[in-house]
Amino acid sequence: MKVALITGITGQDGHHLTPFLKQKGYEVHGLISGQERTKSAQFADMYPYAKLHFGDLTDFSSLLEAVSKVKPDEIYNLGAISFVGLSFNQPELTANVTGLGTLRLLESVRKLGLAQNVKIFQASSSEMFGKVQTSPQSESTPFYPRSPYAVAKTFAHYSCVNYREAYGMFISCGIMFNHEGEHRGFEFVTRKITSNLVKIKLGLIDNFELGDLSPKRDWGYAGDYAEAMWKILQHEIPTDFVIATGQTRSVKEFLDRTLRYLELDDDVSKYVKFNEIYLRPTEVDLLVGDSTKAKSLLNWYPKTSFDEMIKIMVENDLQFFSK
Ligand code: GDR
Repeated sequence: MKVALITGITGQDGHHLTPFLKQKGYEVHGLISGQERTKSAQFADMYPYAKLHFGDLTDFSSLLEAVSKVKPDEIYNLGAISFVGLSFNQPELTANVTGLGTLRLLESVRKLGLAQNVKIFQASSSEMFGKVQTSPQSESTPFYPRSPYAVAKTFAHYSCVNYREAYGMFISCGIMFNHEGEHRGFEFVTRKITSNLVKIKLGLIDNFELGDLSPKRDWGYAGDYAEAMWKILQHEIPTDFVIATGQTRSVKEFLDRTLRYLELDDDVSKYVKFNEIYLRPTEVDLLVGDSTKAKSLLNWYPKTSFDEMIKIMVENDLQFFSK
């Protein structure tokens, strides 16, 4: 039986990857931080077969202990401070968790003498393209990070590339474009929109606040992206892949589609107020990915359409807030 260790297992992607790997016959282990007891307890209830270990990307000895105890065949590094907005307020913490945390994980594998035994997946981010230099963005597009989060992810990405080249480690990075779904945190714009419009539909609130509605993102469904992570590690050669749908839409378009699905008035200004606190000091205006490499080498295709994804999220929030 193959053994997988997932950092950040209680986050959105952990919710998709854990059952996916279980169904593939893996023994699934995950790192949980001692401070997030409620989240960890909920996760343990949902996936009782997952074996959870205390550990933190900021704590090298805890990583050493977890990796030596679990002896994973595959590590999925999904742990990060992942909210771009927050990274402007806590840049040092973001660099420590998202950037140095990845380096600590790589070092823990190496120091344990497991460099040739473990395959590592790194969740790199489309945010690394930032102020995009060309469109669509592929594996060869230069990076131009626009937030402390993106800078930290770029450091982590290049650390992975360097360890792959320096020590011959099997490390592959998935440059993951935005991916959303029923497990998305409420602070991210898609879930903020679906949850608040559902509350409006149910008569629980009248309106809510957003920042800039013009940025465009390449939004896919997180379940499809979990499959991509696994496929990336099953490829015979360690390398990097862009994982994206190839379609881009603005925040406003996401709002419009959700309003339509819920059969609310199509006048956004009735429900959404602008608040500048949601503006970022530097914004990423446009992302659209070219995942030709993943399609041809991994036979990976996004299966869930934009409208299907909105339906999944809205139906989930309708159930959640009707309780
Ligand atoms: P993003 O996701 O920064 O793309 O990173 P997010 O949903 O936070 O923002 C998307 C866009 O929406 C604009 N926006 C708002 N965003 C939030 N969160 N709240 C608001 O009120 C709001 N109003 C407008 C943002 O400015 C932005 O342009 C996500 C994360 O999952 C990262 O971890 C991941 O690496 C990338 O996707 C790929």
